[in-house]
Amino acid sequence: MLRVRYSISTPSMLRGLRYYSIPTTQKAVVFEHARGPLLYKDIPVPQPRPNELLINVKYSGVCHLDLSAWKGDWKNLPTKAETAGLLVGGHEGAGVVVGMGSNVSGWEVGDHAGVKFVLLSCWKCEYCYDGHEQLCNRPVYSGYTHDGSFQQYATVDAMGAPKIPQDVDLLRVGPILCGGITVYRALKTTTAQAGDWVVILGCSGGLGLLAVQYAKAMGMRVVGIDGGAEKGKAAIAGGVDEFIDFTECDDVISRVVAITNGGAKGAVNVSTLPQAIQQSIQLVKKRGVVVLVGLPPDTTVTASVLQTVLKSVRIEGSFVGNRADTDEAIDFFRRGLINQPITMAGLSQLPEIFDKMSRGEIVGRYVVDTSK
Ligand code: 8ID
Ligand code: ZN
Repeated sequence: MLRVRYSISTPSMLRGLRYYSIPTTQKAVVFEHARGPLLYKDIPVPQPRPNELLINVKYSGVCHLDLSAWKGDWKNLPTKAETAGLLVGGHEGAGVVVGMGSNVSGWEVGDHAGVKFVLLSCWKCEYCYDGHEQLCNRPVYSGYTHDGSFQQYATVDAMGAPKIPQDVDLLRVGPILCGGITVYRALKTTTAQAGDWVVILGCSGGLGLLAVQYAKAMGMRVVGIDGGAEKGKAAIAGGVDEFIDFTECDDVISRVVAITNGGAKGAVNVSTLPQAIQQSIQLVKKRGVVVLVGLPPDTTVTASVLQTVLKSVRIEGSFVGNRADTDEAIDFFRRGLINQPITMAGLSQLPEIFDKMSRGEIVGRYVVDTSK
């Protein structure tokens, strides 16, 4: 049942009652099956269930994972389009709480909240129990198994939703809620310390430029790898210590080994091509950690057992982050340490953004305004 509350405790100067009139229909981008037409159309505003918030999504980042969801890249993980015939994508949403279900506590209408990929965890399985709720055995994924942030009003589980401080820029924070959390956790997983070298493969894409900036904010030295002059310019502006253009460099591995004097402490792969993943394993020094983040479809990793053992290398996957990673990642952003290039567009332009993303032409992140 929908309960619309008003708040008398907003931190803004304009303390007082807040009301939101909620329409019955809204604009959204929907698709009915993998690679089906992306339709910009009116759909009903969803009703929050007892545990859910209703968020008026103002802005949403566009992640490569949204493209993979639309393409149906992960065959054994069907989306809601496949199971229910319709999906609204999107999982980097930022907006205002305008309503909530009857069991919600700790939230007020007018709070700022985010829509992130892992929307609902069961809080009971062994992974939820020990602080790895992003790996929950019964998860619900925004923009994948639940309608996401490519609409003006979205429902999210109140327990898992990130609260966004009122002084944080809603327009720019969306990409932090998937890209930022993910790379921040991946960098922690490398165990690199301040002063250590890390390599970011795919350093000028959406996750890549965030990874560069989180790594610098954490005191690491960064080798960024990506392809093309424009990506090089963005990586250097983003703060890499060294940039390698993989379209021009004949021997990326030797170059990284030379720069880092024997190999990096960590390599984080956020690229979407299998070759880069293979390469990442050879870029770390003894006891180095390779963290796989990018998700090219149907890809396997082959590592030399001898090299892995003799170098005592660790190869680890990393999937988004838990609530602590989320709050910490938002706090880095709030303190002005993360400043990723953002290109604005209207929600109705999503098909063109997906086209550009497929061709690898996007530098940084696209953010869509859901009102356009
Ligand atoms: O939790 C997770 N593990 C998680 C969360 C969010 C996203 C994983 N992802 C996955 C996405 O599904 C996607 O597979 O991370 C990957 C990167 O997402 P993105 O940053 O949103 O994609 P992008 O903006 O298209 O950037 C990819 C970059 O990789 C470069 C491209 O030029 C682009 O800048 N790249 C490629 I393609 N091949 C490369 C290579 N061989 C490369 N860079 C270096 N070497
Ligand atoms: Zn994402």
